[in-house]
Amino acid sequence: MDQNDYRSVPVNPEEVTPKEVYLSRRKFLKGMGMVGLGALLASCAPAISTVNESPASTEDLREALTSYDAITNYVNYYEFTTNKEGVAELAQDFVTEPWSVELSGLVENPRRFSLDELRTNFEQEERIYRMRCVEGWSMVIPWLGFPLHKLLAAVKPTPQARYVAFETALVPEQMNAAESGMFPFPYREGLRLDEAEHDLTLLATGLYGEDLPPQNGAPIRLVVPWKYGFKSSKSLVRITLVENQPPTLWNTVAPQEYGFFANVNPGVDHPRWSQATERRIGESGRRATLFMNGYAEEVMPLYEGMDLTLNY
Ligand SMILES: Nc1nc2c(c(=O)[nH]1)N[C@H]1C(S)=C(S)[C@@H](COP(=O)(O)O)O[C@H]1N2
Ligand SMILES: [Mo]
Repeated sequence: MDQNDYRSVPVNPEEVTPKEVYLSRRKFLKGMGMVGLGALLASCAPAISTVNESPASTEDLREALTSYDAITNYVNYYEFTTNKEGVAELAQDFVTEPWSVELSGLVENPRRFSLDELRTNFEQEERIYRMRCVEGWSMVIPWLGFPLHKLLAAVKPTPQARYVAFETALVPEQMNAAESGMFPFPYREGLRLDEAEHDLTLLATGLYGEDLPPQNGAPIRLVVPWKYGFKSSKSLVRITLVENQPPTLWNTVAPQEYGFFANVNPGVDHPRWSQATERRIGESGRRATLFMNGYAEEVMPLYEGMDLTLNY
């Protein structure tokens, strides 16, 4: 593979085209006291890695933030409904207080963190990431959160720990489709420990400087930007360090369609459709899907020596 294929294509605030829109919204939120200090500090720092210097491709880098309206109304959260536009309303009363996340399994210091502890013990930073759904649509989302590796460091994985399993809350009284029998909920996902410890892997508590709305996975969800969106489990209640590859929902219901790794790869098609291009929500036409969703330079060291066609 050519060196260029491993180029990273970060989404930095400077590269996002109509940033006036975002900034004015930010100012508005700040006026309302809704933007935390951490978020403001983080947005001044060079959030993610290097800037691509090739002038020829500069044009391709101009990626607008997806609107708050689209991010919060075009949603996948199957515990509520498989109708993307219907989630926001069905999830509006989802109770996220009190909330805690249990860290257990192969760790030296198993413990339960309240949401307050997760918000105050770990500095919240802003990360603007592409999100690519395996279905072929994508967004650019300004998350608020902190890298998962900080939380893992607090509980100290033991040498036996090789994978991390994630579990979403299952509250049938509040989740319309939780007991429809269509899917084996609770929603489970998993990462290899080195993927989970990668600095790009985020626990998000907010977006656009505000707390996450229920439909996007309040109060805390995973964001793994180089993988298809289904790896990014919402409304987490349990994170377990384990020795063997944990079962995951999509890999269990359709293993030939959804691999454990699920790295964004335009060269490996879904059995029922091409993954070469995507529909960026808010844009017309389609754009090329980037290898590793544009984060190859950062994440390819994780996959050295692996055949990504077999380990899809
Ligand atoms: N618990 C849970 N997490 C989930 C899902 C889900 O149905 N349930 N959908 C996944 C899919 S397919 C995608 S594309 C992303 C969408 O995140 P967003 O709606 O915040 O953009 O969430 C992922 N996390
Ligand atoms: Mo998805």
